[in-house]
Amino acid sequence: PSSPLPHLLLFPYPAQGHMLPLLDLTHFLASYGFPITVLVTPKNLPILQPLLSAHPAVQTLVLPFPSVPGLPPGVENIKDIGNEGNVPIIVALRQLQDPIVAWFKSHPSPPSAIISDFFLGWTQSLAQKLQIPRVSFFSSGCWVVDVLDYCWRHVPSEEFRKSPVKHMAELPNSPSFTNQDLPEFATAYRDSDPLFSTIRADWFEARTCWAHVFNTFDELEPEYLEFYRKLNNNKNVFGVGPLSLVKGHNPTVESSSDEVLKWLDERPDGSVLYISFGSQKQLNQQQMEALASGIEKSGTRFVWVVKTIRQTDGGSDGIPIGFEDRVSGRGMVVKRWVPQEAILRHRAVRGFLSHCGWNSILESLASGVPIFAWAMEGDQMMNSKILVDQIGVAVQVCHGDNSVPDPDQLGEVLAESFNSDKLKAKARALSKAVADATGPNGSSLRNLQEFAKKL
Ligand code: BUP
Repeated sequence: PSSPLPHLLLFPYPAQGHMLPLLDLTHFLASYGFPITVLVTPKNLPILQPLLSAHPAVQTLVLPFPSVPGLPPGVENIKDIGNEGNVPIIVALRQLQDPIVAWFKSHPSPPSAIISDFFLGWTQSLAQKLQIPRVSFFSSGCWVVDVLDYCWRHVPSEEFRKSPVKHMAELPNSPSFTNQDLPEFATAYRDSDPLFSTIRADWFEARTCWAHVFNTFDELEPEYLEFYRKLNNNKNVFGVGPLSLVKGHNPTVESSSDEVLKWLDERPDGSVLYISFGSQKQLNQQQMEALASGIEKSGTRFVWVVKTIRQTDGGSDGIPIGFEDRVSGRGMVVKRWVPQEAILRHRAVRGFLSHCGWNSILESLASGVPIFAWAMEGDQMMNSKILVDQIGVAVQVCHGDNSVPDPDQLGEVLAESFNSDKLKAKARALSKAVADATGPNGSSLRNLQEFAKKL
């Protein structure tokens, strides 16, 4: 490439919640003028389309997805299998090391740095092999990473594993948490299992990378970013989120066309609850029934995004019979991908019943929409804790993988908290903080520019 800037290799982890923010970062770096190659497997190519159309100079390195035991053939993205597929997908992607090295060696001007997802800790040794620096990209918040690091440091101790409530004394103001709040792999550690030992070793090796970029912002997690900086000897640690805002929107494309947005246009200001559990998680039948009943009892207007990915056997979509007729007019059930950011920004939306995926949280904060937290797996329980116990912009309605809420209580909480002025005021203040951080001279934009300069 003719650019005076260094060529970058971007390697996203194939889950929507990880890929989308890393692609937003790619947008920013491509606009800055960096020559970029994005590594992708064939089935994940479509998600790159908006990036590639906006920046024709961005190249792709398309490598075939390796097959591994435990992963059905054709699955290349977590959205097609769910959270339990993370370990096999990580194991599969590890096999790309040799093809990447071969591509690098034959490239006329190979990359000078690699920016890869924090789930791909093994790319630290790849970067060492290629003798280029690595940037670890965290699509998550920083508190959860501080906690995971703490767990990985202590997990070999029997006492740690057995203590039911944990408190990170070394991190003042950190909410306490239980084993059930943690991602399963953080406590299910077994010395004898090479997989756990490998993931744990990768985690610490990845810490030695050249820079750490978080999709969070300084004002949201100041002490947690500071702690992480100290943990890593004040190395390059940048809070640059929410990246979807720093990248810049094109709302005109989204707003006109989608049915959900058209439906919202017909509803009064601040009157609709948006319900979605992200790209991976599907509720079980009992949870679907309790939720449907709770929504009905609450009397609120709503848009409910129902995931049907694993219904390939022709089974029902889990929505109770007659529900859609009973709520017609005040609710909309959608069984497809929707423009979530635009929905949350719509003037008619006043609450978000969410699984607490980190991107969903940032999008809700950016839009000034309070959250009804129903966390189930991965980092979601930790995210929910910080929202409810510390930031105060959310109400917990259910917690834990197979937990089922009481429909009466759910209906009451939704009806009461939906109109809470306190929650609304908190959400509004946070949306201003997001706008400040991502606006001109805001902390995230400054950090991003500093990061680009150091690159
Ligand atoms: Br579903 C859905 N439209 O219909 P999270 C999701 N999204 O735009 P994750 C849509 O996907 P975990 C849809 O706006 C967000 O940017 C949504 O990311 C977008 O959850 C992203 O919230 C989803 O981080 O699960 O990745 O599904 O919590 O396990 O990371």
